[in-house]
Amino acid sequence: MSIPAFASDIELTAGVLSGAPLTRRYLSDLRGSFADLAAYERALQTGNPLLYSVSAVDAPQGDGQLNYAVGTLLPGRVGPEYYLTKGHYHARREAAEVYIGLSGEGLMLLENEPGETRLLPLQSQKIVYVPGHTAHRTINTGTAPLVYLGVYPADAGHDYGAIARNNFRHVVVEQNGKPVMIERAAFKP
Ligand code: M6P
Ligand code: ZN
Repeated sequence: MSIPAFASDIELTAGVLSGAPLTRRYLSDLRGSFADLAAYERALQTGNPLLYSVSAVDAPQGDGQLNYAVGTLLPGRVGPEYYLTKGHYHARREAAEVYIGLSGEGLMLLENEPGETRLLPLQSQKIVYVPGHTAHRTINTGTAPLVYLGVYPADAGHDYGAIARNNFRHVVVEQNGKPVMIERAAFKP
C-alpha cells in the first residue's frame, strides 16, 4: 500500500486544475440571482456570456476526506450588480470551507440562517474562513478574472435551494466606481 497522496497543477489563466472536470456557468444559468431583473433580461438578449467556471477535485470516498475546487469568476455587471456565483449552503450544514484568493479582486458575501451578513475581501494573499451553517457567494469587483481555491469536506455537498428561493439579503453594486452593499429590499434599479 502506498500513501494515497496526489498533486494538482493549477492553470491560473484558464482556471483549470489538472485532470479535474470543468463546470461552466453562463448568464442563463444565473436566472434569479441578480437583483435587476430587467437588466438581466436585456443582457441575455445580447448574448449568453460565460460568468464563471469551477474545476473540482473530488477526494476518494471515506471519512475525513477533503475536496478542493478552483473557481474563476469573470469581471462584469448586470445593471449595477457585479458578476457573482450562485452561492450555496452546504447540504451538511456544519461543514466549513476555506477560500484562498489566487488572483483578481473580489468579495465573499456570507449569510446565515438567522439572516446575519458578512462581507469579506477575496484576492491574492487573502484567506476567508467560511464557518458551517453559512451560505457563501463570490463577487468579482475588479476588472480581471477573480481566481480562488475552495477547500471543503468531501461530504459537504451543495444546497442551492434556500438561495434559489430567497436569494441573499444583500446585493453588492457599483456606486461611483466602488462596491457598496445594500439590502435587497432597498434595491431600486
Ligand atoms: C468554489 C467552491 C465550489 C463551488 C464554487 C462555485 O470553488 O465552493 O464548491 O461550487 O466555488 O460556487 P457555486 O457552487 O455557488 O456556484
Ligand atoms: Zn461551499
